[in-house]
Amino acid sequence: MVKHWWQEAVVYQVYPRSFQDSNGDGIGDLQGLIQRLDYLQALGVSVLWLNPIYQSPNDDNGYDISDYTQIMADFGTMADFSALLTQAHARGLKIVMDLVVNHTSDEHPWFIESRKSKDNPYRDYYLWRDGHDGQAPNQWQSFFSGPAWTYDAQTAQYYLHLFSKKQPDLNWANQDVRQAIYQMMRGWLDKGIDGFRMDVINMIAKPADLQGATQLPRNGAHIHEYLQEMNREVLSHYDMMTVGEMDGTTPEMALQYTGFDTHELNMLFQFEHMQVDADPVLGKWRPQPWSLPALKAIMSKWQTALDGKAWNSLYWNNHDQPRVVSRFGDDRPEYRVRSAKMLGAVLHFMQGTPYIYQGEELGMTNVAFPEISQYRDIETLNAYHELVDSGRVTPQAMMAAIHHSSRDNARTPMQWDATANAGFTSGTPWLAVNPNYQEINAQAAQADPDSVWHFYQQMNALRKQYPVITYGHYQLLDPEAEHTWCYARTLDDERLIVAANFTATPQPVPAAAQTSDRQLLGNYPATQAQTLRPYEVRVLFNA
Ligand code: ISL
Ligand code: CA
Repeated sequence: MVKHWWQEAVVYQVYPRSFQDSNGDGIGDLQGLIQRLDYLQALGVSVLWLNPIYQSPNDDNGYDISDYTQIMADFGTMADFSALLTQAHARGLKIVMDLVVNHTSDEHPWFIESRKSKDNPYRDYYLWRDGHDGQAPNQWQSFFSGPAWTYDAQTAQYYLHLFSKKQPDLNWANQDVRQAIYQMMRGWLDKGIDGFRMDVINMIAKPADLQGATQLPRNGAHIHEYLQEMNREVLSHYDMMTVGEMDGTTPEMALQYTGFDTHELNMLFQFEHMQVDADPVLGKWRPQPWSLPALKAIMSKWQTALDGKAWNSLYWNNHDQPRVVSRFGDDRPEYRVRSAKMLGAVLHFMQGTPYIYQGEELGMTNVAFPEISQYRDIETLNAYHELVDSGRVTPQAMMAAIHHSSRDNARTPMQWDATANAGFTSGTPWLAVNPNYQEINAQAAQADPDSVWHFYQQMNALRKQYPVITYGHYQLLDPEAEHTWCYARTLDDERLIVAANFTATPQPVPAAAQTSDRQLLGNYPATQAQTLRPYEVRVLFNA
């Protein structure tokens, strides 16, 4: 078996804007993060993935980069970044940066040049096309509502942007673009970072006939060529980890993208389980009830298909998704802690590298701001206007959908303590703090041995002790069961059984979990009883 450090890692995702403000301007920053490194070390994680911290006009909170070589002024300076890297490494924490190279900001010098004239040397860095009959080149709609093409009067052509019009897509067919990106990547790796999380990386390869295409470009014809080239020219020269964000991939595709011997990436984020509660047409803006057998089937399919051939990344939430305890658990006060622990265990005992999104270790919940004016996320605001202004969705229904699905659910400031603004800032936070911070915060959680925080800490410690947690084979044991999830992990003579109740009602213990195996971890006192209590999880071990 091939083993790599990133298979044994636990990644903690930091959304720097909302993590810790150090200077009272209401925006989290690198010095704030440095102050919290001891907290992260105590939790027992090994890698920090930082959402983009490069210079940006912040149309999409840093996913619109105007200079890949500078630190966003709101976050600090390059000296702060170097200090962060040194201080993190001194604590055994690796640093993974976000790599956003499907698009840049329209304020990036490349685009400023590109739009000047059709014969500018940078023209071909982006995707410019003629319209026809006063219409855009095709009917593509951007992910952030409205057309994916914007007309630029200066040269009377349209440019492509799959996201906001301030995020023009780069032309990866141009080898100068690719070389410029590789050089930038080497710059950061030479500075000492330990890897990249690659934003929408399966969208970089656009079809040759952009105009004629009907589907938004994903997994395009040249994608493997580009990733293999990147691997050859950059990745293979460093001891690093890579994880590609890849909506619209299947396990079969993952074997090529992340196969142990395909020389592309190490891991990818698949999205199938993020769609179990979405409407086929309106997607996340018309949330649907989800079923546990469907969720189990998706996760189990990925577990089985990749075993021995590629490596899963395990996540329940991130900066784009609702909080997991509110989505797949139960965030009512009586069940919040139990269900957050149950979800954590179900995820962390699968095969793969787990990703913890900041605040997940506290059981932080979704937020329900009453007014649309309290939201900051471009996707949420644009969708509200598109759907409500056209009368397709009522304001009430849209606010309910936002409370369920908005990206701002994940982006409210980290809840550190019960003081004003949850200890995140001494100023006015850029996005309001969730009002439940007096009860849910890191200080309270660290003081309470029964907290979600201590449970996550314990999981991280167990992983270092039991190879079966990292490398064991996965087997789903109760595919049909509607309310419980039971699976096994086996490695040589070691066996783990995980049994979880996803409801607030007692459920029968799945047959496979009716053993005398020792309970390694649970969210209730251990018992041989034949009932799983509300949101109970048992992790049993036998060797
Ligand atoms: O494709 C999608 C919907 O079908 C999205 O889920 C898409 O994968 C996602 O929006 C991409 O997110 C990433 O790139 C965005 C940025 O706003 C997100 O924060 C980032 O995670 C544009 O850079
Ligand atoms: Ca600040």
